[in-house]
Amino acid sequence: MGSALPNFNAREVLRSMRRNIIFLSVIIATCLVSSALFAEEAKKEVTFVAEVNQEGKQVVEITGGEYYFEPNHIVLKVGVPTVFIVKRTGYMVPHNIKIDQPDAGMSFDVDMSKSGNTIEFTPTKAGTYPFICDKKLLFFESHKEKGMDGVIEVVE
Ligand SMILES: [Cu+2]
Repeated sequence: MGSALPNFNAREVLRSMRRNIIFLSVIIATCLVSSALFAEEAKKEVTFVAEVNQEGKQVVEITGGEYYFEPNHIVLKVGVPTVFIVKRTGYMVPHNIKIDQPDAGMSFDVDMSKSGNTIEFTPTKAGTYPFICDKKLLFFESHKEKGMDGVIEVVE
């Protein structure tokens, strides 16, 4: 009698663990499928060709959110002072915009805010350069992998 009770409990625990594992598997599978669908949707290319304004600057407004940049293909003229105004949509998720091309005059990592942050630089070399949001939550895919990336195309 002393051993019957623990055995019974162990079986019950195993059974409920099995139920929990199945439940968790269903939730994880649902998350994976829906995040794959979102990533698929985010992959539209939106091109913006910057024009030089009266002050001799090219100004680009960039919006970022879950999980995209718009525009995500930005065409700039080499040697022209550039202003990016970067704004975030959504509520909770933090985003940044990062480019690491010091040889081309573009090297920054700026948090995106609701009100918009300003980045000023001058592209110095023609070419195509990637920019990304490098945020990542725990074991989930990075924002870049989910679609938060784009290219700056610097032309002569
Ligand atoms: Cu992000």
